[in-house]
Amino acid sequence: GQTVHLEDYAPTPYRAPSTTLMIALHPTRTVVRNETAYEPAGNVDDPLVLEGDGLVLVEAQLDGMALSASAYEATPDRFVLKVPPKKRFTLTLVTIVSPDDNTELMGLYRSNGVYCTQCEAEGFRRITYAYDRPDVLTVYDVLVLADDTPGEPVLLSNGNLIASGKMGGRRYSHWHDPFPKPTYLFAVVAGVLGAVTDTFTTQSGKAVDLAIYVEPGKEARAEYAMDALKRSMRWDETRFGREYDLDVFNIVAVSDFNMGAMENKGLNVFNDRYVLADPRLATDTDYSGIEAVIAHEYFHNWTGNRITCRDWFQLCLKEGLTVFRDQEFSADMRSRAVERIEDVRRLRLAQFPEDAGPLRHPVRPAEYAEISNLYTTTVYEKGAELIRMLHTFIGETAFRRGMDTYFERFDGTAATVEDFISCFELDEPDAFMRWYHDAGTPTVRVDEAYVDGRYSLQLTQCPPEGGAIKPIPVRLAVLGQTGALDLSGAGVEEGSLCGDILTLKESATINIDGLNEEPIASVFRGFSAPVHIDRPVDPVRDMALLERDSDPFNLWDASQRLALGVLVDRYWGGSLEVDALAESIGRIAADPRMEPAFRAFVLQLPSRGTLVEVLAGDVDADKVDAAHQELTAALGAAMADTLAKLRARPAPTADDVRAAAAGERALRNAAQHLATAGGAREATVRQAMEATNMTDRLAALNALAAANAPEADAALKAFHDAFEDEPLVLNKWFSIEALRSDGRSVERVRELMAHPKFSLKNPNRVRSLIGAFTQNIAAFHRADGAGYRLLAEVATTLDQQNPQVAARLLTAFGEYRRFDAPRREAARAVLQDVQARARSSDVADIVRRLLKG
Ligand code: DPP
Ligand code: ZN
Repeated sequence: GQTVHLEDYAPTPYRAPSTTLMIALHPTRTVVRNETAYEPAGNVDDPLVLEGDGLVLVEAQLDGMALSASAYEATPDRFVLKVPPKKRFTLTLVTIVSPDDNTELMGLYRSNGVYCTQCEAEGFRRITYAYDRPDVLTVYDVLVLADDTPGEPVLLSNGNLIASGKMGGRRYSHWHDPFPKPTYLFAVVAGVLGAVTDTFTTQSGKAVDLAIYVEPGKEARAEYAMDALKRSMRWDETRFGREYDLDVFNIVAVSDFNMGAMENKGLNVFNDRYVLADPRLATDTDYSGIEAVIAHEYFHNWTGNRITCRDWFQLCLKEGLTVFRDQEFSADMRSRAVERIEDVRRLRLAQFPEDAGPLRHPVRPAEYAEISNLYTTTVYEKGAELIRMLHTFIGETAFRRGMDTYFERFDGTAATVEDFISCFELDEPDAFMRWYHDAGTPTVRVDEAYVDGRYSLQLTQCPPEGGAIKPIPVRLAVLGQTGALDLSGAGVEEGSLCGDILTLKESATINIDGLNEEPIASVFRGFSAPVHIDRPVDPVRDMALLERDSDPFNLWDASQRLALGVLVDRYWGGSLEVDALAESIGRIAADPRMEPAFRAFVLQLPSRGTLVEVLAGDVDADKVDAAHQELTAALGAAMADTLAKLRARPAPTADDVRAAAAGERALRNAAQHLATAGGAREATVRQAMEATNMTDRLAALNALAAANAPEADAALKAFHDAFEDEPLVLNKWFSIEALRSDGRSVERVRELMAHPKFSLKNPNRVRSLIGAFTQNIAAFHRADGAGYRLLAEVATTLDQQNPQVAARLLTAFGEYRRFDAPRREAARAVLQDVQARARSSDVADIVRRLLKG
């Protein structure tokens, strides 16, 4: 595609106030009749230029009269009405599309026999010609028609149901959505589906009919999602004053879906992995994921749908904000401390590398070549961090006030990031906007000095290459032996301190006099800004922080730094003992005053990916893998007694999926993971074979596979045989196999691609095997390039069918420059080959950016 620039934004010359779509469904010849009213909004001499993608036009009418061939131009990609009337007119366009030939899963397609649509970002143009852009808002009437096949198919679209029934051997339903919306929020679903239903009464007393549609027979597995939906609806009322606005809210789960889920107005379509759950088949992580994604899509009803984006450069306006909202929801539903650790771990593992590599881009980019490649962790997760910083700067009360202003001022419009920021009482909004313009992660240097009773803490900001100085909120405390020092009398130079928030620009210093012992700073509490913290390595200080700090995030972070220090030492062949580390983390893990889920985190070593991140360059992936395996085993042995006690804690009941039970399982299983690596495998094998709860069963299986235990093969086979008819569980099995690190992973993944149940057609399956494989550091980054070639082959084949998924897989190459010369060169050669064979703009765009520079 062509590069699109933010500065070129211009509104359309015509508005499209209303549309009536009649969709007569057929597997290969679906007829779409699109009757849209247009009216001039700008220069009436401009032609009407509508987008299409692979469309076949069979009829065109203007105000009910057939258009003469010379009046328009129609290609698969475009419809042009050369001289539109100078006043409101109706254009009727009939196109034919083939859902069964749609392997891209954009537009109208079938998944397991169910018709469904995905229109964000530019899928609507694969259904009919339109102004397929978010700033054109239209009221939709949709008539869905289908053959009256047995099994009572449901026919769904956005908004409220006006009528439905049978007519001339066909079924129909008529939907009206009173809220003007852009094309990307349009949806249709039709098929034989089971449902769970419920009602929700909003705060003003309005009853809303809720339904979640799933494959018939799986209704019971949607109960948790329904519960999460009702809690989301209540939470948005209490925390943000946002009430639901239609008479119905429908969710449909489909098994072939490129994304996690989609927030179509009143008709969310979900990847079934974020709906279906049963404790026998889904893990605690699956449950919290379902809760978060149900909430996320529901919250879009206000942040995304009622107020949408002016253009796709503003994607973070809805995504960053909605991720922030779903993170807050999960924090309120579960544990704030645990949620924060999880969110930051994800940010550091995925977003920080993206921001440091060839795919880096600002949260609000100024240009893009392919919009589907902009649904990134930077737009989503870093976007959420920017909202969180805004919240930290002004506080909850002022934040809520600003949100109220935003909803009041911009409801029913397509807005920009500037519009949003203008609603908040920020001291320097322009300075804050730099966070949206700059790519890259800032670094903050932290220095401390203590001389003759005077302590000084100095913070210095180093912007990323090409970036500007930005306001950074540093939540901090200075900790003495017996608690935090009172900072109200501290001397502050340059930065400003308000409560426990220091606003940092270039640099800031805090001085405290008259002390009789040296304190320690706890900085960036709760990870108050998405920055790298550059502080002299000092295990003694980190041990002291572990004793003194009351901020759970910083406690965890200190424990991770200690472990990372030992891991790095192992990588370089050093001989640091693990005893001190084992003692420190063992103490927290055994501390009954801490919540179990937090203690579980402390028992997890920094990942191999984290080690790759901290090594400056020329990384040897084999050494990363070996260091990690060795340290895990050594800790498991050194901590044997503590771990045995933790494993002996009473187990929660197998069907209890509440957060407390999940935390308890997390702690026991984290202890088991280390213990298994340390050689204590007997109970793990039993759990892998016998556990009736999926979290427990999978954790045991993972522990055996990660430790390369001799029992792993048999346990994996038993698991496969027990669950091969449960697609979402079989995906877990594919992932564990793909992540095994025993020197023959590439070969194993090739064998698994020939497994009768492997298919490139199902995105979840592809991600479970190939996506997981790219996380297998030693295998994917194999020195001879075999891992790179495997991914390239899959991506090149997939590019013919589903370019979005192919391009997403290739982002795994984002870090190839961190590795040593043989790997870098192998990766480069493979990427050049992929580039030569790229078919889609999605793949071409990613590979071009990966190779640049
Ligand atoms: N459906 C995706 C999401 O909710 C894209 N909007 O983030
Ligand atoms: Zn979203």
